[in-house]
Amino acid sequence: MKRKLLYTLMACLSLWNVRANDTSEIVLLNQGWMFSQSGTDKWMTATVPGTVHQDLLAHQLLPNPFFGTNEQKIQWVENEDWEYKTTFTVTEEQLSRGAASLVFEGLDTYANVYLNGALLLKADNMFLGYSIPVKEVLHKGENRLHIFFRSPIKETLPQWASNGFDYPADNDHLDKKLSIFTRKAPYSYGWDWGIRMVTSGIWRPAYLRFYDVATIDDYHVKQLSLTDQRAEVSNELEINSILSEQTEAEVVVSYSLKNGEPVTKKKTVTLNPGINKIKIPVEVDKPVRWMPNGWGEPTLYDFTAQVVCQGKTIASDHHRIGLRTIRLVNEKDEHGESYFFEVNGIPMFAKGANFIPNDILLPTMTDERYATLFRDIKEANMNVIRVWGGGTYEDNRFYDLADENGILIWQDFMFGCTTYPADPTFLKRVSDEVDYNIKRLRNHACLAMWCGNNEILEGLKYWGWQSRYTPEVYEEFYRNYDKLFRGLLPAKVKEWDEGRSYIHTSPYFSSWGRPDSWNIGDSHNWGIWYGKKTFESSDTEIGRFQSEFGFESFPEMKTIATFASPEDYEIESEVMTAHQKSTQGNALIRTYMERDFIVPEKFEDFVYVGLVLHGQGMRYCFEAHRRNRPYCMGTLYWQLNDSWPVVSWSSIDYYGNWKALHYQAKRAFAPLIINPIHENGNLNVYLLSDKLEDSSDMTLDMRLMDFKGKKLLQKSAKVAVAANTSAKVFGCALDEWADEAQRKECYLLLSLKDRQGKEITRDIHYFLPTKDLNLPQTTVNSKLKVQDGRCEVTLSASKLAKDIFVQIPYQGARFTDNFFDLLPGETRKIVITSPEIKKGITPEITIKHIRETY
Ligand code: NHV
Repeated sequence: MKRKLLYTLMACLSLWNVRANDTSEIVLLNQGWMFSQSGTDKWMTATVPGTVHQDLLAHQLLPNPFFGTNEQKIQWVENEDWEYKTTFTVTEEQLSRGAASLVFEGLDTYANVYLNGALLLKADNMFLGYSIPVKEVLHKGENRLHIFFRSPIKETLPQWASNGFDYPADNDHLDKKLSIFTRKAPYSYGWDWGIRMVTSGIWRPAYLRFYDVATIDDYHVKQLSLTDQRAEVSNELEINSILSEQTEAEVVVSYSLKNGEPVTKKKTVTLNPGINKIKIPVEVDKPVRWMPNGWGEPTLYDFTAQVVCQGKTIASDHHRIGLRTIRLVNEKDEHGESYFFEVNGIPMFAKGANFIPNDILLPTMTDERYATLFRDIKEANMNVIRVWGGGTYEDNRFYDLADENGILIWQDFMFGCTTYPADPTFLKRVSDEVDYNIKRLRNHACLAMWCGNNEILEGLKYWGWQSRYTPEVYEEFYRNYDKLFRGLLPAKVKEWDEGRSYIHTSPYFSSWGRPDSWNIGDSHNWGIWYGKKTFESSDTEIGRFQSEFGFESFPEMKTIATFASPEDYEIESEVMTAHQKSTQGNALIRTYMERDFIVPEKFEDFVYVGLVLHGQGMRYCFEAHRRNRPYCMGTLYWQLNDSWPVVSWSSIDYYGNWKALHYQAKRAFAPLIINPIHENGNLNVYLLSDKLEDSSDMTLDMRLMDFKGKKLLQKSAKVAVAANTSAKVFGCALDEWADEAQRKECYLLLSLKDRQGKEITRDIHYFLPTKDLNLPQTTVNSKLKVQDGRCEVTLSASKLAKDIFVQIPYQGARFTDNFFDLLPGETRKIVITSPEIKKGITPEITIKHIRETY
């Protein structure tokens, strides 16, 4: 018998079908796996989904890669080939089904798949899912699945050798730049915040699907139009019939709101053998819109599609759909070119961060960790997250949570910071990858835009590649750029996701070294940090949308303690250096710290002051960006998270601990905030509002206080700010508040009150950098109330205690607040939650404030 060993690209995989109410059967292949280093024939138990690094760790064949300088000791893994095998049983009944598919949602990366000795698939792209028809290859009883993973290093060396030059992939930590040849998460080759772990493995779920008659290969819920009265939605299905003749079927689509009555529509169709494209339009009356975080509820409708044959539902699929419009408005205007998201017809100021993969070992990401991540995002008042192009196209779980939490996703394609080849093999791989991922993600309400790559055009223009390469190579770089990012990718977006915004690169014109370019499009403003510019430079050096800018800090001590021993507690120790991948990082932190703080001697204090500096500096930028709306309409800082414990630009460390920056982002991104700043000898007060309604009839109460709590002066003003604007509401000469000498001894407490006198928000303003303040020595009193999972801490001090940092030795503990100023005489209660907190056991809580560090 001639076996037909075809494999097809999966359009839209989702394990939802496991629970689906249809007659197909899903068998997860997550049992009985063994792995082996090729050539050794020594087989050990393995976890699937997983990576070879995880399996080696489980068998204690690798040391903890995060600890000390162990990173160096694990690099051998990438040069080896690895094999995975399992067996599974197929029943007579399963074999009697019309068809069977073997599905891989992700294989990392060069993998040959054998089933019962038949070579079914030669995979070569980590970003692709595969579905392989296997009915002909399966037999009753035991079946043998065996996957050979070839080393991505060895696989690409011949290509590298024949290429004649090294690509400018400077973040790839190997001297030979091999990463660009493989469609695999770039960050796993190392980054300037990343450990190098070039993984192999079955990194996403694998399963068998048994079914009859047909499958739904793709279900696209396409929003055609949306008004307050009506949404027109097209249910577009690709139904793949396995029968050799035509057959009648009924396609049933329905939609409903949570707890609502479903609205159902049926269509009788004749299915031809192979792919059948079916469209069923529905109208949703008085649609409830999906709103971004801060603007309302992110309402989702349940849409389902079922294929019914002879009374049986033989296939089904489901999506949760948000009805909304999102447009990236990138148009010429009086300044240059705008760049902002318009959501449901309203310009939205984007507040958020750049996301990197949340772990170097991606399959270790649990549902719980994803949920915590989005809780962190939502609580910090963010509304946009950029999935940056050096990582992966995220899991479905990630986009589901973004949908549920009202977070817009700016989605890069996975290319960053280097040019790439564009030979036919490479282009074919990319083409398959984008077909797959666009179709997988396009149903998500959160998906706001596609972006071709991170910083490749900026690199081509401004990073000196002109002089690093011959004119021929440099020209080829441009040609390849155009093929990929102005040719292939936008054509794919148009084909599969028409109407969604596509921009070929970020930043798409602007560069921080070129002030003349600020006015056009998005900017990565690295003048702060790399350019050593002050945080205050963000008052004037400002783009239309800051899609990157950042500053580094060390993670807090309890995280450092997971990878370093007390004898390593020096900024430049070997172990600390192994966890600081930015070559200029430590020097830059010190340079900035010297400007505003008294640099402490002790390592622990340097870490703490660095966190404070990071948070305050970045907050200054957020407020400057918001204040400058509508010229500037977005602030996405670099970077949200970490993929291992490391010194980096992140606001949340690897273990989920919020750095000072995350608290400051939460404050600066709140819907309505007070922003006092110094302008030409004046203290001007702005209100920054992202609210959809006007805020009026408010009082701004301003009290000048000394550090012991004595009121020195008071002013107040009636203030208002229109919806979705920023406005100056008060201003007077700085001297009216305090002369030069007094400025060392006081702060201004600004309180915004509503008509009833209730405080809406407050802000504390200092007239001088921290190092120039005569801060008092003071003791912070604390009282603890401990219950299971929860500890209430009540803090008070008779004099100002600036930049309070409360620490508890439990990883990932959540604080209702931290890194705040405790005002003289004030009592503040914060709550710490962690499953490790136990009633009857007093947790070791330490409290620091800035005056204690010198
Ligand atoms: O270095 C921090 C981050 C990176 O991790 C990441 O790739 O896209 N960073 C810095 C820059 N972009 C990014 C920009 N860097 C420069 C540009 C031009 C001159 C010097 C540095 C992210």
